[in-house]
Amino acid sequence: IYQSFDWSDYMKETSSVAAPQECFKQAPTPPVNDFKVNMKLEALDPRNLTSTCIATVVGVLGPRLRLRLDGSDNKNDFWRLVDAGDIHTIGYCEKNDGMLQPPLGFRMNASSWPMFLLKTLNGAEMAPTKVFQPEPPTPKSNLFVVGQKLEAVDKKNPQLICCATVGAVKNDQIHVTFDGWRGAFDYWCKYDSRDIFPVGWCARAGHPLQPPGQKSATAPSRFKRPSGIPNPALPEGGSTGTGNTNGTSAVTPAANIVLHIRGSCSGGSPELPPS
Ligand code: MLY
Repeated sequence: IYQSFDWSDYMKETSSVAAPQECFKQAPTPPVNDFKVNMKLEALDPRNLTSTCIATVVGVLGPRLRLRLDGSDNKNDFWRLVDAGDIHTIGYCEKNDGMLQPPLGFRMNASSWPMFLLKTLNGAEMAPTKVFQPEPPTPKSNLFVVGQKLEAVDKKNPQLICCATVGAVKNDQIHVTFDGWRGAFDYWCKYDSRDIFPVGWCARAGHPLQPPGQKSATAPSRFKRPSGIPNPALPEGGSTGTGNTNGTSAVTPAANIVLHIRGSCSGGSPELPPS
């Protein structure tokens, strides 16, 4: 029987606690998102942080923006919070004596960049200063403790924010582990990463939260919404990219598979295909 995900019940069941707000470089009250699709702004090229490029808002989800660099393809979209420190109004780069650059993988000849820039900005809807929200302060040190719960962007599916646990802490980094996904999506990040959020942030932000995966071959996660029950966090008939309409994703987590291996069999070398 389907049960919507509740952090408080889940943390009781798992005898766990939430990482406190003070750990995060996130506003306690998620910022309002007044950006609109098609607005243009300046952003650093995520593939070449020395370049400031023109980006277009191609999607909005809670306080997050789905951005596409002008002159790039639709395969390199990235996400930013409306209070990200690396997005600015058009004109910011030039005001600071910088030059707008073509994105890595600019689809035209480099010599056509000046004309492309002129044309892409001509008559464009530029995001006004007021929609850019101030960046929250950085905590003074890494305050995370192993075992604490949080909400974290799945970097392989960056439209998703998921239930996660601090798996390890080392110097200024934490290991983010995704509950019920057996390590496949885990990563290290700095404690002040903008991709990690306190428990309850998605609910406060009006952003969908992916419930824990379910480490079973057959049993579907009791938190997964059966198809037919709409996700209220998504726009009407809304799709956010690679996810599906039930607010989960197409692939289920790694199964608990029982291997029956003869005592005489070595089983082969792990992680490598048979030679
Ligand atoms: N590979 C899946 C997505 C899995 C998402 C895992 N996250 C929630 C940790 C897919 O692309 O459908």
